[in-house]
Amino acid sequence: KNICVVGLGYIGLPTASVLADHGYLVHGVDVRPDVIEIINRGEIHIHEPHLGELVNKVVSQNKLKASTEPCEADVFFICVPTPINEDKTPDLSYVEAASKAIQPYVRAGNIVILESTSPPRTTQDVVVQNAIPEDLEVGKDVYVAYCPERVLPGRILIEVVENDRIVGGVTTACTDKVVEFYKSFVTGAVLPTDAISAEITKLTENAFRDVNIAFANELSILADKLGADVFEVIKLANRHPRVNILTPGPGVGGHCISVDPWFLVHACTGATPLIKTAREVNDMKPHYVVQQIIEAANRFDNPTIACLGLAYKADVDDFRESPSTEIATMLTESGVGVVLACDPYANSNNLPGLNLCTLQESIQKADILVLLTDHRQFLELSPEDRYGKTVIDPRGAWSSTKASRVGINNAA
Ligand code: SAJ
Repeated sequence: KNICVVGLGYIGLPTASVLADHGYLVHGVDVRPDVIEIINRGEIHIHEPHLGELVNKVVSQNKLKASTEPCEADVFFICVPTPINEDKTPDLSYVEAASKAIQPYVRAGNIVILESTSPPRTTQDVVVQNAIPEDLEVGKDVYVAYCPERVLPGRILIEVVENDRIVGGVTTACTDKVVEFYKSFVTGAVLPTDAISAEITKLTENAFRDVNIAFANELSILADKLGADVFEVIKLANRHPRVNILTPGPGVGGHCISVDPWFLVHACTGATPLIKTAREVNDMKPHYVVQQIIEAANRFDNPTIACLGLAYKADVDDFRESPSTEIATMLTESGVGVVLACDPYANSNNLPGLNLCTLQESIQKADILVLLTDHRQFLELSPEDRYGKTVIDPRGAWSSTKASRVGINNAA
């Protein structure tokens, strides 16, 4: 079988290379010529464990080839971004453009799969409308399904194969065909359903996590105001057999959990006050952390503040919607002191406007050390490195109560 994967980012590229490694001939498509060139050299443009080796292997075996144009294939994957607009409404322009781009190549017998996280009805209203030629009948001539990606950045290559998958066909014939196809490379269960249930299920998973993190973040503010250690409280509460609170942090980032719940909120006006409030609580948390830092800074005369970690979570190179970056930027703009920013994955191209420096320089110069993203390098620091400095640690990663790791363990 020939496969065409449109969108070679965090989902499309791992999916394309895993399929190629399972014997399929894969044609990857991306609008960025620089990305195409990098992949065709057998290299990658993102950071994800083991992905570089796999891409190198399948490109050198001629099983994966990238191009800016789609081609004819048996199976088409759409793995493009679905961001939100300024007003938090979904921006489906990439799904629409990808659907239109494959339409001239879709033939009878083909499968078209949408993997991008999308609002309810996108598979029918955007993909079927734009990707399927008028003379082909869905469920009879061509098969269309929504199969949400569920992989955790940092574990993508494992989860793309091992996670249970949901296949929501536009008709039951579509579901059956696409289930059979996923079973050829997925070891987890492949669960059949309809398109709208699959769309809502994906959004529900991320909204569930967002609401639970918001609960932890709300608790952290309450505890801070009352002078208690939130990590101690969570550690103790989690010893109840039916309580499992996640970990507070500087806020919620990444392009999934901080975005997807809005798709549910906008799908049904007024029906989701809890999901909407959770989003607002998590979006407010970086501002609260900035206030905490400014209060600490005001006890010094022109202090040096080092922000450790800018990525949205530990050990990834993704700065999209990162509360850590937001905090470092707000502090820099506040003029509260000299603000240094340190992240092993940062450079001035992906993070303009910040005073980037090494970990060693941060430790040497800082009066106030703020641990924003718990990258491995920062957890390995010894307590002596922090000695004599004011420490602000919203994730509790350096906290001696250790409860801070509970949520992260849940994540992995
Ligand atoms: N976070 C906390 N406290 C926690 C757990 C996470 O503050 O206890 C923060 C993280 O620091 C980060 C954000 O939440 O800023 C999101 O991180 P995450 O690890 O929870 O999730 P993502 O965005 O990396 O990946 C999620 C996953 N969804 C779920 O776990 C339900 C993943 O399986 C999805 O495939 C992915 O979204 C996606 O693409 O939708």
